Amino acid sequence: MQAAAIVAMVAHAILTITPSHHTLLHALSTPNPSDPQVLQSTFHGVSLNLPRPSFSIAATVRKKQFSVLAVSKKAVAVLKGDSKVEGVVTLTQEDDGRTTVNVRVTGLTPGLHGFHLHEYGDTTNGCMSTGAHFNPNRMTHGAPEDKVRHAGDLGNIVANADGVAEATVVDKQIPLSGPNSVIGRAFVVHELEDDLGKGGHELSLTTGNAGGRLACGVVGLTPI
Ligand SMILES: [Cu+2]
Ligand SMILES: [Zn+2]
Repeated sequence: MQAAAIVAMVAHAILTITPSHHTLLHALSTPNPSDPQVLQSTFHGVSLNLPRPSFSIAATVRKKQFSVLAVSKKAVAVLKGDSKVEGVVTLTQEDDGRTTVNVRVTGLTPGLHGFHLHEYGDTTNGCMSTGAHFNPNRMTHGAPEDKVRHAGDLGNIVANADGVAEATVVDKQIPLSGPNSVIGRAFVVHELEDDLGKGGHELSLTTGNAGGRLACGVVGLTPI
């Protein structure tokens, strides 16, 4: 009995909705030969219902894209060269905050080694083709804590007696997005200590006189 009543109600509902729906469509689609606008607006009237759902989908997508931009970014560089020196550098950044750089390099001579972000992610001629230190603000070479420094100046890493250097650097001049993004540039670890621009050598204010390039690696995006 109940099921039959529901079926009857549904049938009634369909019957009551259908005619009005028809009436609406009929009214909209009734061509008026004397007024071509009516025919045109009829077509618009039916089509206008379609953009509504697609608009809400577009709005949802945009919202999601915005939230993706707001989360953390992560990148990695695998350092290799002509020597036995090799390493991995990972970079993480939350929103527009400072970038945290985790470095592990092996095969070094014990002691300090200059560690920089160079301008180009180009290793066609080994580490030499990575260019100069990344320097978007046209400064001279310095220490990471100096106001006057290249953005790529990350100072020195220190290798222990086993030739292993591990460091964590937090820096605000090497973002993973935006106009000064370091994605696609390269890290270089050097033969010698970086004098941080204060050594008085003719190369102090350009390279920190850090000597040869032992290993390098291009910075690329990696899953978070
Ligand atoms: Cu360098
Ligand atoms: Zn520099």
